[in-house]
Amino acid sequence: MTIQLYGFWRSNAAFRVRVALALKNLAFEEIDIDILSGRQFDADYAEVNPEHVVPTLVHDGRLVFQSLAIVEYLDEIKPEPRLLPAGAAERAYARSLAMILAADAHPLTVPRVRKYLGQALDADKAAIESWCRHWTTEGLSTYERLLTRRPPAPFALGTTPTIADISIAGQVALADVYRMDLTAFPAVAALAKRCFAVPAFADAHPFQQPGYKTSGEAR
Ligand SMILES: N[C@@H](CCC(=O)N[C@@H](CS)C(=O)NCC(=O)O)C(=O)O
Repeated sequence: MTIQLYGFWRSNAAFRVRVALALKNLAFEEIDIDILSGRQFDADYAEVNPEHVVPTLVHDGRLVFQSLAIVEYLDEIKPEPRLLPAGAAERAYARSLAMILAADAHPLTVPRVRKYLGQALDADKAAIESWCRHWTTEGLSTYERLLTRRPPAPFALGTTPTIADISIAGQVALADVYRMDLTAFPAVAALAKRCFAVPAFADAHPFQQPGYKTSGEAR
């Protein structure tokens, strides 16, 4: 089987797929699409992903889009270790936790939204950063309330990481990109620490990607 991942060091959605691939021990080649320079609109990539976003997974020539759909696809082609728990209620809870990041918090901070804020609404760099930190804080706060109500044991749904942990760690990776402090979110911080102790998570972090080191954002 051959797997390619179109991604980018800073892409939170690509992070989710990178972790899933690594947890499942699936080898892949990552192809960088620099979404900050507008490479997602190049004709060759538009052929691959007509939405002009990363990630896109290519599995034996088949294209799969949308990070959560990709994670579920990987769970079906290689069921172990399970990234979606058994049982309808647990699976629904795992998906709910995943969508807090993927459907609610993260989409408000992607480049096309930041670009629109700047170009159409005249927001300056500081206002755009503040917007991104606000929506990232909303995601962290929701996760903190949920993890307090149902404490991780030791991962969000039990003994092994699932799509829920990938998403909570992804929310923290987003906070890292915006240089945010997690002191107000102790349950999230503790779970993220547990996740990032696992190489599949640690190696997928934006700051561990080769593109980060050459991005000019490395500090
Ligand atoms: N819901 C999509 C999000 C895809 C997305 O917005 N990706 C961002 C990077 S994290 C992107 O490529 N943005 C390009 C842009 O906004 O122009 C997923 O989970 O895959």
